[in-house]
Amino acid sequence: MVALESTILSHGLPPGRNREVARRVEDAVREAGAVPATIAVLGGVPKVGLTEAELDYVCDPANQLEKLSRRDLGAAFALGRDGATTVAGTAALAHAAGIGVFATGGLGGVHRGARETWDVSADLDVLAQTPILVVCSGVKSILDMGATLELLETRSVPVLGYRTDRFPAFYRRESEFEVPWRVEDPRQAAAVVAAHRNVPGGAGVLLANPIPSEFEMAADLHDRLLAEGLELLRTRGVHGKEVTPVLLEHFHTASGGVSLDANEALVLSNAALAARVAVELAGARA
Ligand code: PSU
Ligand code: MN
Repeated sequence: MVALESTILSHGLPPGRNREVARRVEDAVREAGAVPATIAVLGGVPKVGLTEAELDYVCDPANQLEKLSRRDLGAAFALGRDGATTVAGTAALAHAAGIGVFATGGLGGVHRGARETWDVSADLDVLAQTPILVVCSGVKSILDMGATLELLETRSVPVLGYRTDRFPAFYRRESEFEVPWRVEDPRQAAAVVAAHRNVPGGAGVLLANPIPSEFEMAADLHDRLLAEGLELLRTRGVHGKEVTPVLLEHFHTASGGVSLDANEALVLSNAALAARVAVELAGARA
């Protein structure tokens, strides 16, 4: 099985497009031989695997889903709320349901300016504590990538580059940062995950898969959107969990759809890769 998050649907992609991506990403998992489970909280009930109608509901902005990190889950259950789960929230629920592989687009991380704001995504802590493989395309350059990688090292989360020596930067295939380990195929990735389970205290693993080349964003467009987005945060005084959605929306509207196509392409690629690793892991257990 492959877990999929729902925050990317409710807070990361525009209405309409989010529903298409929800369907395509599940199809990508099925085509690679695994079973998709998109995760959310509906009416206070954790849902691991959504029906078509539930996916419609999550993707409809009229329903105003909360953004649920792991810390929000208890409150959402008790108060009977609807919410989309972040990487942190999804990883916690997936693990509780016995799912060991999870695909997403970008991981949360250390925000720029975190020295003053302390804005560090709970995704990093949860990954350090939860035995699950997260397949993503690195982190967005809206974050402090160097600090994010340092924190992953401190929290003992192994980072594997998929056929790359460089940590990917979401819209761009490479950043200036190296990955500590490189794997060449799903079998090697699965072998690392299986071995890491035997390391005392070993928990999550990050597999960083660069965006498919044909969808990589041009460097100048990328740098312009980033500078504008950061300025927007400053002038509007955006804080906390609104930061990522506001920046994502700016990228999508100001790029004329280029960032949307890129986002979809990398999520589909990550879902397919996660499914292939999940199949390898299932074979290894049998
Ligand atoms: N990065 C992206 N797209 C996303 C997110 C992050 O490129 O949709 C979402 C994910 O759900 C991630 C969350 O877990 O934002 C992190 O939010 P925060 O920084 O508030 O922890
Ligand atoms: Mn935050």
